[in-house]
Amino acid sequence: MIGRFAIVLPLAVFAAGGGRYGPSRTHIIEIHGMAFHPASLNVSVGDTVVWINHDIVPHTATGSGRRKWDSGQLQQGDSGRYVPRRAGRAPYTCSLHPTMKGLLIIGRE
Ligand SMILES: [Cu+2]
Repeated sequence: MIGRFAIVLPLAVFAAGGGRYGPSRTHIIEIHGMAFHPASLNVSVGDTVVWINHDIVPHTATGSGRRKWDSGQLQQGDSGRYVPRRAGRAPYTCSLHPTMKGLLIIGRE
């Protein structure tokens, strides 16, 4: 079994892009109907979170808590990304439409 792990694990890391936290995942949050879908999402440190805007109006994904990040304006079809580096909760909003709210719940890998 040890030999098998030795082979499989490096391949998994390589496939994920070689993140320093090991295999990481990409999560897609779709924006449509003036809302984030899903609005709440569990991710892990080192994962990549991608927002894709399907609405005809621009939106952003902007950290509204202590974590500051901003996708900038995403036009229809655009995507933005964020890679959380610390565990915890990261609320965010659309800076253009403050009623749009989302939450990342970030666990250790
Ligand atoms: Cu918006």
